Amino acid sequence: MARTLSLPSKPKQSASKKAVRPVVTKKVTKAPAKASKPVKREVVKKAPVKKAAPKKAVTPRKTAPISKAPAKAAKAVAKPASPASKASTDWSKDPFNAKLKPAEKVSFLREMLRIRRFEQQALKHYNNGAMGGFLHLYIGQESVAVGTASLMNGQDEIITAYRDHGHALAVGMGMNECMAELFGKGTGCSKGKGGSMHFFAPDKHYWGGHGIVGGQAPLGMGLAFALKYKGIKGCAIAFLGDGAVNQGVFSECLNMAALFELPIVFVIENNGYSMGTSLERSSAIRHSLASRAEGFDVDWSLCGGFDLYELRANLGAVMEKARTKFRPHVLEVSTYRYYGHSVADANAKKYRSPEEIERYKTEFDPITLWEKQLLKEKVITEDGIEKINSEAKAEAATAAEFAIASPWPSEESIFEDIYHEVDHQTEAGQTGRHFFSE
Ligand SMILES: Cc1ncc(C[n+]2csc(CCOP(=O)(O)OP(=O)(O)O)c2C)c(N)n1
Ligand SMILES: [Mg+2]
Repeated sequence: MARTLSLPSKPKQSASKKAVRPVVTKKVTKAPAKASKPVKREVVKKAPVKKAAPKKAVTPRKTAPISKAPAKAAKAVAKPASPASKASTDWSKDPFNAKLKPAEKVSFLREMLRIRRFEQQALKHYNNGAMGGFLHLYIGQESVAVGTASLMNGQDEIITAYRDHGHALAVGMGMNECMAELFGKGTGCSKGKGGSMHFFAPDKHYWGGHGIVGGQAPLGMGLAFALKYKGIKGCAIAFLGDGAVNQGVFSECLNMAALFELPIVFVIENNGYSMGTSLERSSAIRHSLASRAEGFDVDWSLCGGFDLYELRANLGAVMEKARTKFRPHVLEVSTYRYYGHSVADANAKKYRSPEEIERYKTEFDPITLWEKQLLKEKVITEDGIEKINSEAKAEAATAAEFAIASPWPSEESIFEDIYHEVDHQTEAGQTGRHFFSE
């Protein structure tokens, strides 16, 4: 049957005339949004938009140079955010950092070292064939998880993707339960049934650990909705990668976060690569992924993730805004992973050059930078650093021993912890017939 096409009716208001919420960043190099006017929200009276803090310089990521011929990309050395750009702002004086006690600063170092030593220990055993499944290492990105956890107020909730070990340890999960999970043992945090991608600790406000790229974004929205619904003064933080922003669901989330005025911060951990695909090859807009938020009336900004002070200053402010003003925010954080996408990534050195990796390691390693900072401030000595480092190594080795000595999950346990047992107290739910044919 022939179909009649109807022409779209004339829009009442042209899109270009719609006011755009001001951008909370300064150094956007490419065509920033047209003159930002504060949005006149029709429905909502609270949460007046806070104008961008103009003093806060940002260090937009400069990833591997854009290459029209992708094959050549691997040869180019990335130009990360230069130290010069950071020098313009003394982030240590920011309100979120100025009152930090020396012991807290040292504890950040300890947490970053614990994550690194934990993963190095895990890598050793993975390479020996002791673990099944994937192992996505967070090494190089530790400052992001540690900085975030340090800002959580006891009511904030966080959720991330499969690169989840760092966030887990940072929020206070034990190395034993995490290592045992990697080994698939019954003593693991997910009883050995989740593996590397599925660390969870709801009691520590940590909701995993998700293997579906971008899937954690709508789940994070649920956390934010629950906080607002229950009147809890907290925010939800949903981490996602530079690849995950291309998932359609992220756009849906932005729209809904703005509509519902949810207390959520999306933290894009931009490590420059989505598996073996560089940012330059995966995003048409390269200067900033966070700027996509503008199309949804959501605030956004950029910040360097290598320096803990910088991260805390930027993230602390937007978390507070989410908690108190119900303003969602997208914060894009530049960071870098030293290893491949997962340990099984055979091409880890093909889509980026060894020089690029080396440059990040020598110039932008978050642990080295923080050590230097603490030495400069005289809150720790070289010996003090070495002691913390040795303790972290020993703790990781003990965790591996614990995991090796732990029992495997029982066969029956495969039928346990299936959500319908709790949610649907029906006969079918009890017997598992929703999922398994008998
Ligand atoms: C829906 C979906 N599509 C594809 C994949 C395969 N996949 C796993 S990780 C990944 C790349 C994601 O990269 P990014 O978001 O930048 O995170 P990063 O690994 O850098 O932390 C892809 C495509 C998946 N797990 N889920
Ligand atoms: Mg990535």
